[in-house]
Amino acid sequence: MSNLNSERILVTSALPYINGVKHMGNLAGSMLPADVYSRAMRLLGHDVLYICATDEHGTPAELAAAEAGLSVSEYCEKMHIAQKEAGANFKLSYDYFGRSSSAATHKLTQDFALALEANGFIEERTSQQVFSVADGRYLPDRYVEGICPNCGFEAARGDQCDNCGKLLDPVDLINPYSAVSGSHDVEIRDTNHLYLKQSDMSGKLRDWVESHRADWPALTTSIAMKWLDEGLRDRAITRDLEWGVPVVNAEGDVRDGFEGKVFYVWFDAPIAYIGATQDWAAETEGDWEKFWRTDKGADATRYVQFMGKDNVAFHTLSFPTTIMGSGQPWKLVDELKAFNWVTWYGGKFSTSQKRGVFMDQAIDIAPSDYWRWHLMANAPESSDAAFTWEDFQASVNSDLANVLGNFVNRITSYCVKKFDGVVPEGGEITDAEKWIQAELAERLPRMVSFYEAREFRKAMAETRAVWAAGNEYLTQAAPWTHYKTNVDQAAMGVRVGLNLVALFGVLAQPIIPDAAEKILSAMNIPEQFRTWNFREASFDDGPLNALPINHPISAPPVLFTKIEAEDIEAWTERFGGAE
Ligand code: B3M
Ligand code: ZN
Repeated sequence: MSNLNSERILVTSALPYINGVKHMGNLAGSMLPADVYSRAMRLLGHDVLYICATDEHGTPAELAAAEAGLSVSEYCEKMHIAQKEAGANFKLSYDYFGRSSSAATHKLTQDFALALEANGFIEERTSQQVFSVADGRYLPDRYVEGICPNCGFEAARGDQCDNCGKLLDPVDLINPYSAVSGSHDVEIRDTNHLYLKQSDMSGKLRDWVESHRADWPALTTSIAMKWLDEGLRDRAITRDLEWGVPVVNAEGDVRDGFEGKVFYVWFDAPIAYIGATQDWAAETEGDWEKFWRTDKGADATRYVQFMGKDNVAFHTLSFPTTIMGSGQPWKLVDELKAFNWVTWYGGKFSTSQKRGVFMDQAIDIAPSDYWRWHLMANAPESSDAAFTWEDFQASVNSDLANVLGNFVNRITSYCVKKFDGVVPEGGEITDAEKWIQAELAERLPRMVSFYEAREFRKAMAETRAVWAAGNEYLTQAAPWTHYKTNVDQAAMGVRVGLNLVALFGVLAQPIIPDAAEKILSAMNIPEQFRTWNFREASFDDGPLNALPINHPISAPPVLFTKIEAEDIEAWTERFGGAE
């Protein structure tokens, strides 16, 4: 399955808001699958650039900084580092983890806005905004809360209702109050803002989304079409806030009447994908244009985005309006993988209500491989997926410890004990070898096709099935049974078993990189051969004949420690559970 036609692939995952370390649902719904996909595509020989960044503007940043008693810029600086560390702990292999507050994104945002206005897609309008008399300021987005007009939820935020997911304008809220002071002493006042005229783009957007109907998941196209069918509204893309990208005129001065206003976070955040790529290029002397400018090679780049379903509208409608409306040769997304939500026992994660585990806590209680495997094998692709400690324990103890870990341990230990820790020659090919060769010939291409289609649950299921086939092979080959009467046949079982260990180590790299490293090191497979084509790179045909005879190996340390009942008890006590 070597991939002769190597492609250039740009991968981005939704930018995590700067406020607070993310919970496991955020990880599972964008950053982790983007990482597994990037690793798998690199393994298949593609040229992948995986870009992410912290999303630092908007009311989440300002409100969180105020709560932390820091200036917004100090808070963002601190939390960017915390989020970068959290990603590193989960082995997220970004090529660059940037910041939407970087100068590159500021400049791009301002340039896009000027181009859009020149092309008639931005218009200045007077609108009505909630003003807090008590706080002496306008209350954009999350600064105001109230009753959701759509579902009646009591504490809907000004920009989106957490309960029904509907995007809101602050003036839509019933009985609004200030999220800063709690004051209900609010009034509706006129204020000027810039509007992105996405309604003028709806025909082009509809054609574009339709053109992807065959290759995008139904979740993605159905959300985009729903918004288009409801009729796209022009949306204000500036806010009465201090922290964010200033609104400037062509000369670079603050636009008249826009002192104390900045661009709306969702206008600049997707542009930060480009800004972070430019920042990557500045730090690595890379070429960002071949990823983003269709006149500079980006038309040959495949751009794949990963996000949660609540971000789909912005990525299929407003951001493409920015790109298309600019009239400049910017790259549009090619594939958009949206995820449903990971719930906490069917409910929402909540720091305040002690419901759910967050990335910084999770890494303290179990290795990243455990989380990575469980969250990918149960990815919320076609529906929401409830996290439970019991399912987590089953994934780790059964799939990882019993199926993969046990297989690796028993065949490598047996080789060390009975065949001096080297790959033996072995005798004739038996039915057992023919069976496993046929099994792999069927399953490996299917696994690759699931990765390429970004169907992660199926890719994980196929991976587990390959591990199980290894165990089935050992049952059929039974080297320990033949050892006394036909040592050559026993040797063949060990030789093929060790080749399976090497193959499993290569296949594990996208998913559980730490365990993969331990396996491949124990098998003495040099870095440059740890690719999907590892057999062509250094050995002759077939994944079962990759290791040279007399190749030295060792038994890796225990790969996975099982999760015990008392662990579940302690974690339930600390993070909540079924209650
Ligand atoms: N910061 C994530 C969220 O809505 C949001 C994604 C931005 S991607 C450009 O939680
Ligand atoms: Zn609602």
